[in-house]
Amino acid sequence: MNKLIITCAISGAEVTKKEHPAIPYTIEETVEQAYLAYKAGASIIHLHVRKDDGTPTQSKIRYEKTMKAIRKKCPDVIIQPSTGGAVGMSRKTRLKPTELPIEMATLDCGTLNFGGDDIFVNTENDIKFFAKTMKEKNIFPELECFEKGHIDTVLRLYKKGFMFDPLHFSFVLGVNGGMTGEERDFHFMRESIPEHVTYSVAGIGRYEFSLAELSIKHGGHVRVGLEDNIYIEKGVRAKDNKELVEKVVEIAKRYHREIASPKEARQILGIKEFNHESIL
Ligand code: KMH
Ligand code: ZN
Repeated sequence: MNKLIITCAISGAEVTKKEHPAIPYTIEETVEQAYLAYKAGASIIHLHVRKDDGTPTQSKIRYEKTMKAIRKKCPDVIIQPSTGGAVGMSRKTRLKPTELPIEMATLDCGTLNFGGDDIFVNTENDIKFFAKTMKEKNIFPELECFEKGHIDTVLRLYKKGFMFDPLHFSFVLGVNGGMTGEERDFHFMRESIPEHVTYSVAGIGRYEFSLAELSIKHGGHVRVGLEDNIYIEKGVRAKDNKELVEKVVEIAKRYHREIASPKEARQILGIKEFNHESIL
């Protein structure tokens, strides 16, 4: 089977140190979590940045400083900034990291409730604009789909020429307001995308490892990390992001899936080879 790409979502915008003390806020903490995840087997770091007090930000300067510092310790890792940011941020704010020379970023493919009164807004025009911006800047999008309708949106926009090859999906399942992450949900999502495209699965909360295992078994890729889930098993908090990645590596061993290096991950996804000097 193809090698397994592991993405680690080390920080997110919502989880705080109150819920898990290893959630990184400062640049130093962020670099440390990225480095440990990378050493454990993550070839992609999904990145949100925070101010030192934990407030989520899409500041271009904060991203640039953080990515440069990560790059020093993880020379070849794929850094994937978030263009989702935090609920309520404007389109312009969310796109700030795309003003930097990055190779990959997330692209959220539909609106959903996000718990309580929160709505994570991604209108059709937002999606088209984000896709166009990334295409123009040669940034490889990871298409985050929180339910099946988001896949349908991507495929419809692709047919109309607003989305571009190669399509790489991320099924983010288990958000309050999105689709659950049961086995049937995984199969429904996987069977709804064209056969030749790639996909990764991010299970939120209790779905993290059951979905990781299903994806590993069926040739997909996996995202884990404290952004999505803080437990290593029921009722037991993970020590840090490294422990979550290590658990995926263990599951992969059982299914004889080797772990992709960042270089191999670029080849699998179809990301053009990068130049350390010019790309963050
Ligand atoms: N923080 C969420 C509102 C992404 O990174 O693109 C959005 C999110 C998705 O985390
Ligand atoms: Zn995110």
